Amino acid sequence: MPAGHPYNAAAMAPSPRPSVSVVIPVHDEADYLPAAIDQLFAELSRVDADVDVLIAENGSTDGSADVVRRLAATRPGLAVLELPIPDYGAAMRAGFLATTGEWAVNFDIDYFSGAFLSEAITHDEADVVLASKRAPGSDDQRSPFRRFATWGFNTLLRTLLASGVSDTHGMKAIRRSVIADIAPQVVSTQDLFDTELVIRAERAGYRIVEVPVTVQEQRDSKSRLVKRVPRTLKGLWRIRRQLD
Ligand SMILES: Nc1nc2c(ncn2[C@@H]2O[C@H](COP(=O)(O)OP(=O)(O)O)[C@@H](O)[C@H]2O)c(=O)[nH]1
Ligand SMILES: [Mg+2]
Repeated sequence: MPAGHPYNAAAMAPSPRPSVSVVIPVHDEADYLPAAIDQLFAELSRVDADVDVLIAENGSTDGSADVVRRLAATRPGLAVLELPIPDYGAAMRAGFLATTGEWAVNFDIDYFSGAFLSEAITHDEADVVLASKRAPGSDDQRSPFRRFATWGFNTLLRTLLASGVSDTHGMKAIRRSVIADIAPQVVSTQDLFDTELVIRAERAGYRIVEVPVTVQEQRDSKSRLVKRVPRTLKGLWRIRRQLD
């Protein structure tokens, strides 16, 4: 320390690493999991946080949960939650409610980013940090059809639900205290669980920060988009009725 420099214990002390629980809903991903988990842990090793990963599997017929258990034998910090009925939202709800970290983070097995997580946990002012494919500075390199679907979905959120967020459907980091408060109120399942969670958090006055991201398609979606549309419209209408 230079002579005459006042000693400042607080400035010298290393800031404590935040604890983070990553939840990844998974269904029939046995073939995809081993390489994806390797890549995920490689990215997480560069994040300045204590991270655990919970794979929330439900309804797989290809032994996905067994694959995770096998990988977990040599990967401290990896665990699996196994439920019977295929439902993305139910998996996320159970996974989120089982988290222990200060931050609960949602990734997909084909869509995760250590860089997003590193940035998210610097937002001390935020209760919810959303990776937005539509915020200024983002770069959405997916197909025009997928970009159009994201635009259409967000337009519905703005008009039907008066939401001010630009993208609810992607990576997100949420303080566990917010999960504990809001998740039990969420009625939506499937792919609207996280949307309703974010909209309810927004309406409850929690602070939401959007981080622009670059997105590249890793593979085709496994569920057909056209089949999702009627289900999504019905689901958004139901959320609107619940919130009014
Ligand atoms: N637990 C669970 N996860 C699911 C289900 N359907 C899809 N997923 C997972 O959700 C994530 C996104 O699925 P994907 O097919 O890539 O859909 P996309 O969001 O349209 O790209 C992946 O991690 C899937 O394994 C489901 O019924 N249950
Ligand atoms: Mg995908």
